[in-house]
Amino acid sequence: MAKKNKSKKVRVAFRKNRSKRVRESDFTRKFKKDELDHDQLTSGERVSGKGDISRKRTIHGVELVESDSGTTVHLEVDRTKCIAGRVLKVQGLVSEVMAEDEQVYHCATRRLLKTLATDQRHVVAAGDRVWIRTAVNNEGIIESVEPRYGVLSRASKNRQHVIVANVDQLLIITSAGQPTIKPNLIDRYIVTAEKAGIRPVICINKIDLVDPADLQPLAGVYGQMGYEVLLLSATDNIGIDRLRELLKDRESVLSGQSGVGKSTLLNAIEPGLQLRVAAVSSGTDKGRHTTTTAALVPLSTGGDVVDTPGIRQFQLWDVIPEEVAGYFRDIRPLINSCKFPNCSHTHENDCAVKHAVADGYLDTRRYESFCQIQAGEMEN
Ligand SMILES: Nc1nc2c(ncn2[C@@H]2O[C@H](COP(=O)(O)OP(=O)(O)OP(=O)(O)O)[C@@H](O)[C@H]2O)c(=O)[nH]1
Ligand SMILES: [Mg+2]
Ligand SMILES: [Zn+2]
Repeated sequence: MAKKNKSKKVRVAFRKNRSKRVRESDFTRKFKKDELDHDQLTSGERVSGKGDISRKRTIHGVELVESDSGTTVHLEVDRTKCIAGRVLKVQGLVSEVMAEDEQVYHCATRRLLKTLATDQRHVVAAGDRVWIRTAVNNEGIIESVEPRYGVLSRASKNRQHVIVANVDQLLIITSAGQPTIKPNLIDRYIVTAEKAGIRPVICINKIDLVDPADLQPLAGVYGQMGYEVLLLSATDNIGIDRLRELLKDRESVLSGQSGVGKSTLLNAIEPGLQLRVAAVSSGTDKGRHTTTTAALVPLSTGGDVVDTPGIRQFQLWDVIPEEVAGYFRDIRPLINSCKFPNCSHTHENDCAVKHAVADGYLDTRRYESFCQIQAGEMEN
């Protein structure tokens, strides 16, 4: 019978994360009695974030939602026994959850959530809205994760690494020096933000180290496309009021290379935070990866902000080469004028994008960045 085969397939998927149960076990086991019988789950369909349509399936109280943001798993839970909360940070198998009662609980994740095989590296991420069942000593268990919006994710070893969920603003933090600015990285972040429906804001920190006039060409390119660009100095208190204003009453995340000053900026806008910061290595100008986990902090002005660890490289998650041009605001309006409908804007004749570069309407660096990102996604 077909059903039998299907459940077999599911069991195989389950086993993948069952094989090495190291520390998670004891705490989780206490709650296991309430879990569904896994063998009742009869979905043999592929569970993956790689689909351009959004679909939902419900199997015995388990709802799988596939969308551009990846696959999320929702369990029907008895909410009378749970309280709502927001994940502040995830450290290994334990998530810190700020619950409605204003207390912070250290939570394990219900095994069934992890068991349903998905492409995600972590089932729970900072910023997630969850339902938890509490136990003694401020411990708890995450019973279900609410549907996400505004997901900042990247690819990590072919899986989706959700950096943070439920944000409406991405502050792309770069520094004018120490380390030097990487415009291609900005463009990668923008593609991700555009795809996820998160508003990108380009922040150039450490402007005290350079003549700000030198930054005008780069800032101008982004400004012309309609992106907000902030020139900042956390140490010399330049632009900090504007940054504070921008974060007020919003859900934001700061991301960028290590050492660009993400944590220093947050300490500047919200005195008392005391996030750990460290000088970049002299000689290499590289950051020391001081922040090690994404952490959500509520702001006294209202809103929340997530400080994240510095990234070495930003591999795009689930972006196909054909869609890259659509996420470049300066290229998107041109592509309908290309001769070939499937133009890759690289080697074709009569390409409106290439004409725009030649005529000086499209920034050469942006075009090169586009080619690099598109080619990179082709390799994946
Ligand atoms: N000159 C100058 N230095 C700054 C500025 N902002 C931060 N720094 C310095 O840059 C170094 C790195 O700052 P962090 O805040 O730790 O950088 P980060 O981006 O949080 O780094 P990770 O946590 O490793 O990702 C520290 O020595 C800061 O004092 C600035 O505006 N100007
Ligand atoms: Mg930091
Ligand atoms: Zn073209």
